Amino acid sequence: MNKAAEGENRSVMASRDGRIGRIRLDRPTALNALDLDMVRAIHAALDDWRDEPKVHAVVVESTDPRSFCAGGDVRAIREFALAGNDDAIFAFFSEEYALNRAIAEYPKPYIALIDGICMGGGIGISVHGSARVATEHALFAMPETAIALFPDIGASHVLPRLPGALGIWLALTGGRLAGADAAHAGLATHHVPRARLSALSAALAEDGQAVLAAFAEPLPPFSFASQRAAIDRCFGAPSVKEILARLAIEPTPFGADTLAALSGFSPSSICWSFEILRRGARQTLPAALADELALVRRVARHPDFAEGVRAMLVDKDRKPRWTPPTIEEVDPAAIAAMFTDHPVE
Ligand code: QUE
Repeated sequence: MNKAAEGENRSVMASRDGRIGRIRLDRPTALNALDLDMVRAIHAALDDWRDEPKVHAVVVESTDPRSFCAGGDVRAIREFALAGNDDAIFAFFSEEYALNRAIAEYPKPYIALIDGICMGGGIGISVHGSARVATEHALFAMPETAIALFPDIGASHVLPRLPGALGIWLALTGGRLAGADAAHAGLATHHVPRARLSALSAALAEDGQAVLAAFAEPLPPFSFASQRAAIDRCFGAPSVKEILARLAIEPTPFGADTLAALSGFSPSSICWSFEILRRGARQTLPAALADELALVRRVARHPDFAEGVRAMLVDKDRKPRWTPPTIEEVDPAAIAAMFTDHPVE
């Protein structure tokens, strides 16, 4: 085993335990937000165990019940962006997305045990795996429009494939899915109570992935059942403009509430997030990840990204000043230019 897989990285502990390779995320001060060292440590462990016959499955879990993984280390990315360090931005996202792809293509079961927050990059190290176990305290979201990023980590491929327009709704509004709701939506595959999660983790090491079925509980009804029709009606529209128009005439409070939520997010980000999902709907995961990598280099240079991270995570005033400030002022040509094939200059 190499150093990363031996647990050299302080924020990721990787070790063989019985029949499994166990990856424990342990960066509680950042709610397990992924930095480049963590991405490398996880990928190195997967590489070490790919051809190790004693390892029958990989289990990834957190040491902190508050958070499985809060996303990527966007504070560090913002610093790189402000310093004009495009190489560091590219290095982080290219390795993060390569890990997402390696998880999807992993030849052994990859099982994520999700308790607490699971956002953005956390979804990237779970949703591509063969099993995602959510406790009643799991909280899934793709909140990137709040910081003017977009649903990356392969979400542009995954979200359009969720039932109805749930994925577009999640992507644009940062809507949260708790516990069993994540299984209803397809982000999780099993629902296990927090009280039994450590017993499940031990049983996976002892007996292998077959124990999953014995621990899984039947799902309570989907909390968003009554809103599904409105979500599909509004977010199934063919453009951002049309989504907003449909929300405006929605007779239920869902319309006004959702418009109010969207009004706080980066208008440009709503537009490029919609466009990357529209493309991802027709793409394989590797092609979608490649398009996301091309887009993230441009998005990281847009002033809204540094401003969004500043407002939400650095100064925490939650009052971002977006450029431009309204959807009406977003230039469609400027959004289209972010998706051209020209190399980033
Ligand atoms: C939107 C996001 C993220 C976010 C908050 C948003 C995100 C992310 C984090 C995060 C949280 C805790 C940390 C950290 C990052 O917050 O992607 O380093 O300690 O990673 O509103 O997209």
